[in-house]
Amino acid sequence: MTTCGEFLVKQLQAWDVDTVFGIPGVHTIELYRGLPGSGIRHITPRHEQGAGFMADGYARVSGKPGVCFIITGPGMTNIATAMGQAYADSIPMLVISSVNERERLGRGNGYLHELPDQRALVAGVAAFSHTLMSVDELPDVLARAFAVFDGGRPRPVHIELPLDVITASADHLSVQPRVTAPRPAPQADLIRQAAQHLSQAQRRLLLIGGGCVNEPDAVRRLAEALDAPTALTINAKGLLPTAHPLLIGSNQSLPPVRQLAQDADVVLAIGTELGETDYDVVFDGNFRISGELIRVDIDAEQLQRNHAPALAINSDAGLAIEALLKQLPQRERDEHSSGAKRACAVRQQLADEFTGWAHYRRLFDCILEVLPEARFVGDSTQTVYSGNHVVELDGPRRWFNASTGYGTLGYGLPAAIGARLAEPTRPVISLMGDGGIQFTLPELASAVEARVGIIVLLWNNQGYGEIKRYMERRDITPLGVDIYTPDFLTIARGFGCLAERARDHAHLQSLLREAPSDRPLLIEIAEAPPFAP
Ligand SMILES: Cc1ncc(C[n+]2csc(CCOP(=O)(O)OP(=O)(O)O)c2C)c(N)n1
Ligand SMILES: [Mg+2]
Repeated sequence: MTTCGEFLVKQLQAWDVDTVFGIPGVHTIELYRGLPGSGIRHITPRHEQGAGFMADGYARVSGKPGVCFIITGPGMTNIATAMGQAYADSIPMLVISSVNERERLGRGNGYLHELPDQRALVAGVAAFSHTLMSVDELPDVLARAFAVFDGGRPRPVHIELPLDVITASADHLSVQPRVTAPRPAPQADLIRQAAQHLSQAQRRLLLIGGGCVNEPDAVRRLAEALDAPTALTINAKGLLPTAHPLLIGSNQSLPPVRQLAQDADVVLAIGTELGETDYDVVFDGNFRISGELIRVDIDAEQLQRNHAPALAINSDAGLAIEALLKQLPQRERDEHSSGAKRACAVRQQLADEFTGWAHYRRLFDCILEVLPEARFVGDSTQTVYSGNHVVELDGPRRWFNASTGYGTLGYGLPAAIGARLAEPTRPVISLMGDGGIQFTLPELASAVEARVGIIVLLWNNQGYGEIKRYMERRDITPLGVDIYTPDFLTIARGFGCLAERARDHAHLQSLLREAPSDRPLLIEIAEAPPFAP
C-alpha cells in the first residue's frame, strides 16, 4: 500500500521539489516513509522557525517554493513567525503538517500537540490553509498551492493532514503532471493609456519592487526607454546594474529621493507595495507622490494600498513591462540624457549629505573586493540598515534581509543556510548582530551537519544597538538593551564551525579568502575602530 504521506512525497518530487526542511515527530513519520530514495534532500534544522527561514532563503534564491514538513501544534506555532516573514515579503513556501484525527478536531480533550484550531491559527500567515479531510482531495489542493506560487502573488500555503488521512491508502491516486498556472497579463487598453501618459511626461520616475525580481533585463530596458531615474526596493536590489546612469538605489526614505518623487509628473510603480519599510523607514509619512501614479501589480488589492493610483494595471510585472515596451519609443542607455542627469544629481546629493555610513561602505567594498559575486542575507542590524542604503549589486536575489516587512530577528542565519543550499557555488554572507544571532544560533549545528559553507559576519556592539539608540533619542533611559553577550567564538567552535575575530580590514579579507566551502565560518567584528569610528 502507498500511504497518503508517501504519495505526497512522490507528487512533490514529480513537481521538481528537491529539498525539504523539517523536524520529524510521531505525527509526521508517515511523510518520511517516502523520502529515502526519493531524490529529495532532507535538511534538519534545530527549531521549526529555522526550517521556515531556511525555506524562505531557499525560495528567494531558487525562485521555487521552499517546502517544510512540520509536526502538529508546537511545530506549527514555531514556524508561524517564519511564515509571517515570508507572507510579508511574498515568498512562496509550502508547509505540510500533520493534525489530529478528523473526528478529534476541535475537541479540546488534550490530545498530543492539540490546538483549538490549528488551521485557523495558521490561516493568518498563509495565502490559504487547508485541512485534508480525504485523500482524494490531495491532487487538487496541491495544484491550488502551486497555482499561488506560479500564477498569483506568491505566499506561504499550509496543508494539514489529519493522522487518519496521512496513513490512509492512496493506491487509487496517480502522480499528476504539473500544469503551470498562467500569469495574469495586462489589458491592452490600459497599457496603451499608460504608455501615452508616460510618453507625454517630462519628469518620469520608476519605482521597482520585489515583484520584478525575475525581470532584470526588462526593467533595464524599461528604465532606458522611459529615461526614468529608478529606485529599487530592498527586495529589488540588483535589478539595474550598479553603474547604470539611471540607478538611484534604495533611498526612498531620504530627502533627495523624496524630492524627486514629489517633482515627478508621472510615477510608474511596478511590483512594489509602496510600503513603509522601503519608502518610510523614518516613520514620518513623508514619502509623497504629487504627479500621476501608474501602478502595476499581480495582486489587485495591493494596487489600492498605501498610494492610490490614477491608473491601475493588474498584471504580472514581466508581461506588463514587455507590453509597455512595445508601445514606447526605443531609447538606449545614455549618460547625458535628462533622466540620467536627474539621477546623477540625486546620487551626488546622497553622497554629499549622508557621510555617516562611510565606514560601512568601506566594510562592504573590502568584502566585495575579495568576493565580488557574494550574496548577502541579513538580519536586522547595523550592517544591514546601512548596506540597504550604500550597497548596490549586479543581479537580483543577492541582497535580502529581515529589515523589510515583518522584520524578524534571527532570520539572517537560517535564511543564509537556505540560500546557500539553493545555489552552493555562490558565496553567502549572513549579516547578523549580537542580539539577532542569539534567536537562532543553534542553526549553526544544522549548517555544520549539512556541510553548508556560509560566512556569518557578526557585528558585535554588545546589545540591541538600534533600540538603544531609539530610546536615547526619545529621552528614555535605556533598559533591556545592554544585553549579556556570550563568547560567540567559543560557541561557534563548539558547534563545529570555524570562528575568528577580524582585527582589521586586511585580516578580514584574508579570512574571507580562506573561508571553507563546506563548513560555516563565523567572523566577529567589534563595533569599534578600525571597523567603526
Ligand atoms: C523577533 C523580534 N524581536 C524583537 C525585535 C525588535 N528589535 C529590532 S532590532 C533589535 C536589536 C537587534 O540587536 P542586534 O541584532 O544586536 O543588532 P544591532 O541593532 O545591535 O546592530 C530588536 C530587539 C525584532 N525586530 N524581532
Ligand atoms: Mg547588537
